[in-house]
Amino acid sequence: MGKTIITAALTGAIHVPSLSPYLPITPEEMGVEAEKAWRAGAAIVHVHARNPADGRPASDMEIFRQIATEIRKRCPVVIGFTTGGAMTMTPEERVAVVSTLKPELASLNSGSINFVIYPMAEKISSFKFDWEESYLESTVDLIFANTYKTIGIFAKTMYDNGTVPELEVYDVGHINTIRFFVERGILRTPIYIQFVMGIQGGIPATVSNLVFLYETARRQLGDDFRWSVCAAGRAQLPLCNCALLLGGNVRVGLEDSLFVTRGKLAESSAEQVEKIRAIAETLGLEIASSDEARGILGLKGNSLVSF
Ligand code: KMH
Ligand code: ZN
Repeated sequence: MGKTIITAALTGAIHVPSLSPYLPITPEEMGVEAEKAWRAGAAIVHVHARNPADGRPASDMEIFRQIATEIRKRCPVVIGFTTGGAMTMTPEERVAVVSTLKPELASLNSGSINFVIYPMAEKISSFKFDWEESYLESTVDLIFANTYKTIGIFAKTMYDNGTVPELEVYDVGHINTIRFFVERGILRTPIYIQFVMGIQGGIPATVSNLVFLYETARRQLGDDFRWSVCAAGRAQLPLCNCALLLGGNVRVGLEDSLFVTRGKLAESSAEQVEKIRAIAETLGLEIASSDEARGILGLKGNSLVSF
C-alpha cells in the first residue's frame, strides 16, 4: 500500500460562525489553521473563502488570493480550492478561482443533490450574524446544481489551467457520471475521488455504503483511480477509519465536523488531523508529505500556480 494522504478541510460553507468560535474566517486565520494542520500531518488543505467581516461564504477572488498568500507564506502544503463554493453561488462564481489562481488541485462536484443543512438552525439559540439563519433555512428549497454542462465546463477549465480535479461524490450515481466523462475523454485518468458521505440529501455515512461506493468505483473505473473519504458530523472519524482499512485516503477538518470527540468542539482542524494520523500510524500506515501527495496525485507543484 502507498502512503496515506490526509486532507484538512479548514472551514467549508456548511457551518456558520454561531456553531463554533473556532471556525476560521479571515485569510490570516486560514493561514494559521493551514499551518497547524500541515504540521499535524495534513498534506493538503481544502479551502473555501468567507467574508472576513461576518463569515459569510464568499467567492471574491481577492479573498481567495489573500488566503492563498497567508497559507503559502507559512507552509508548502498543497492548497486545493473549492469550486463547490456555497450552494447559493452561480457556477461562474464557483469556477473563477481556477482560472484566476491556477491551483494544483480543486474540487469538482460530480452531481446535483438536495444539500440540506436547515436543521442546523434548530441547534442555534442566538445567531451571531444576521445572514446565518436565512442561509441555513434557504436549503429547504435548494438544489446544489452540478449539471453535465457545468461539470464539462469545470473539467475543461481545470485541465486548461493545469489543475487536477478532485471529484466530489455525494451519491452512487455520481460515479456513473464520472465514468461518462472519462469515456468521452473529458475527465482524464487517473481519477481522484472524494467520497463525501452523510450530507442530508446524499448517501448516508455507513461502513457498508463506503464499501459499496468503493466497489462501485472499482467496477466502473477499473483500478485506475485514487480516492479519499470525508463524512459529516460524528461519522467523520469512524468513516475515515474505515477508509484507512480499505486502502483509501482521508479528509478531516472543521468543514465536515466541528467536534474532536462527542460533545467537545475541536479548537482546530489540526486536532482531527492528529487523531486520524495516530490511528493510521497504529495501523502501520505511512502518512504522505505534501510533496509525496503531489507525486501520488500527479500535481504540477506549487511553483506553477498563480498566487
Ligand atoms: N459547499 C458545499 C456546497 C466543495 O468544496 O466542492 C459543497 C462543498 C464541496 O463544500
Ligand atoms: Zn468544500
